[in-house]
Amino acid sequence: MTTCFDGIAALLEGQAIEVPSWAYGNSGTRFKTFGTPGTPRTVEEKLADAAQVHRFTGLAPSVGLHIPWDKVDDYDKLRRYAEDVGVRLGTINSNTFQDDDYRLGALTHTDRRIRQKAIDHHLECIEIMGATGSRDLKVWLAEGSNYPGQADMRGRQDRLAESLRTIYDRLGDDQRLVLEYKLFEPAFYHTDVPDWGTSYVQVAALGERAVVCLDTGHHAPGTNIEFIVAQLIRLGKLGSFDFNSRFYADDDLIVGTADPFQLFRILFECIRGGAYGPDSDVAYMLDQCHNIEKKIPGQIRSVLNVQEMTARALLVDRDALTQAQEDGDILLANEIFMDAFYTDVRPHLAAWREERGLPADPMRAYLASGYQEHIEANRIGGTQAGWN
Ligand code: RM4
Ligand code: MN
Repeated sequence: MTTCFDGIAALLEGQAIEVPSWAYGNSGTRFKTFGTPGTPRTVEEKLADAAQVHRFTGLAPSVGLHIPWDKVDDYDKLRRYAEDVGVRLGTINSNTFQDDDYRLGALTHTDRRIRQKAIDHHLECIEIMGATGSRDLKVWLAEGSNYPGQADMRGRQDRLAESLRTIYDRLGDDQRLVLEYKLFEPAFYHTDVPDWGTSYVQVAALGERAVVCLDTGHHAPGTNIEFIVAQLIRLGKLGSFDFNSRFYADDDLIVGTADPFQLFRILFECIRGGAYGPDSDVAYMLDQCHNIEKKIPGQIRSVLNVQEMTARALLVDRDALTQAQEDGDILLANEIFMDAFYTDVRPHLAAWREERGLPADPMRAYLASGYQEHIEANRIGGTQAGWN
């Protein structure tokens, strides 16, 4: 086992998992938004919190922003502030789900004025990306209908294609449009981008720099997500991940808590498909944000779980697996796969961290650092969040 881990240690180098700014703000359920002691009062405080995750794990060098939640007057200044606290500004997420105008749609709306307003919001996001140095514009749309007959579903696809075209054409040469899908919610009858196939059809029509975002919480229960990963890799359209855990729907729980084996299977497909490592441009992000645990430790646990399952997935003896698959040796193939999954890499990862000047146990190190007590005592009345 030691030798096996030694063989993969270098492959863990440079792993980067982006954390979302909204993970540090207040969040809630459909029924209430909960305040948490120490909630950031400004975007800068969210970045400072995110920097703690990176400081203790070495895994989270960038922070995704949400516009308008993270709007500021001076993005150059924000970029410098991020660098000062030790992180980079990452993906820009557009938000068209909190404006009365968008009740019946944004990029798909029948009213040209409202559609244009939503397009303009994305163009503003692209401008912000120039100042923040962000590569990706991530688009998640809360659009659909609740009742059969309510909307022209096909017409909405056409309008979506047209709106996305206008947005895509404004991107810089090094920028990408990443289209996220979600099965349902807030709409319950039909959703305009409900699945990877629809996202694929839309981004394929746009061009090379349009790709798909796979949020692990956005599928029907029982969906084989690693199959979707394999398919998108084949098509060259896997753009990014939003990692989180779910038991039922879009639960946004700590990554790897509901189904660590699924996380392992997803990461294994990424690794064997070339979607992991320095040569891959797939963005690994968290979209995990809950309200019963403390925010920073929640993010720390999430990135550590991704790292742990990555290490286990790297341990799969791929040559032996291929051989067993080709020989039709079903049980051996499954055994090889499970052997890696059941390998406890935690002591090895602790040593690996120490060798790199990181705390062996990032969670304990954070809890002992005094940062949590400091923010809880000093930040009074913070409500930075999306859901306020
Ligand atoms: C959505 C989706 C997006 C995220 C928002 C906050 O459900 O997952 O990725 O930006 O929530
Ligand atoms: Mn998401």
